[in-house]
Amino acid sequence: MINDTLIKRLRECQHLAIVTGAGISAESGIPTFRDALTGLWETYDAEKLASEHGFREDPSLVWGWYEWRRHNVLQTKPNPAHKIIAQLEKQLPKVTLITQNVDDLHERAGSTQVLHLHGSIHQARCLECGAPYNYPQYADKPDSFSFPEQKLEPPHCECCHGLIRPGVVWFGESLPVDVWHYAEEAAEECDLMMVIGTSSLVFPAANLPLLAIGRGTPAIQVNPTDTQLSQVATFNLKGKAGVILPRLYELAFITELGMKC
Ligand code: BV8
Ligand code: ZN
Repeated sequence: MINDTLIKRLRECQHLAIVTGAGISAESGIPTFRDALTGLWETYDAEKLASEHGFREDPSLVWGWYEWRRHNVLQTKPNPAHKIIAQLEKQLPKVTLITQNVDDLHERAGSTQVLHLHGSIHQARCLECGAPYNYPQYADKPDSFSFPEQKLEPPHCECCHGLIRPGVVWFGESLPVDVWHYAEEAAEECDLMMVIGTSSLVFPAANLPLLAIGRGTPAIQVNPTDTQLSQVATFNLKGKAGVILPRLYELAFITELGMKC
């Protein structure tokens, strides 16, 4: 729970590293990764769909899944948790925001530098030659779109006619080298680590908090359920990010207590 030690740590923090997962976007209406297989997708294995092999095996199924998710992201808005993180960037000397999420809610909440370990659902490229693909701009609001049926034929590259694939990092693919370097550097240099809304099951992303903790850096976990990190986190704040983060920010930087320091 939130206590004076945690409040003091946050208030005096010089470099906060934040790692977020799908849970931070849950209150915005974006299903978490493992829940993403609701509705149309409950009978498929996420790790199979989120892989090059899965895409080559059934391009229309995988492209349809990503278009279903992308349409959903376009209709959602940042929630209070995203907004507090953007606020922390203004409040503290240095904040490094690292996300596993492929949505852009951190950016839309005002965070200026977001390290996307697993790419973006708003980017796509040719599977063969890597040429970038620009999604058609919606003439009207995306919600006038009816979610794509279960399967959707991906477009073809204008240069080589290869299949267009989502610009995310699939299972079995390496993370962007530069992004990983900056994320690892932040985990090694920060004096406080905050881990929000991730099951900490996917690697190497899940190594980042462990890297910080292994150096003796205190770690705050925000999650309604226990995860692999619960045993080693310094502070476990059990609950929804959209509720906990505003409360934590208020106690650290707004309340009378906060004003005294
Ligand atoms: C790679 C993009 C090697 C696509 C994703 C050890 C080291 C390295 C690799 C491995 C390893 N062991 C195994 C591997 C392989 C694999 C892996 O980790 N497998 C797992 C399943 C064991 N890793 C890889 O393949 C990685 N690549 O290692 O490459 C390599 C090296 C050189 C050359 C070639 C290859 C690539 C992994 C990236 C996969 N892509 N996403 C897409 O989105 O479709 S992963 C995807 O799942 C997400 O991006 C996310 O990162 C990940 C986990 O999801 P979470 O974000 O944690 O979400 P989840 O649903 O699991 O949990 C949500 C949490 O939120 C829950 O805890 C819940 O309680 C909480 N929550 C819910 N509501 C709220 C909340 N919290 C707060 N508030 C709320 N309201
Ligand atoms: Zn191409």
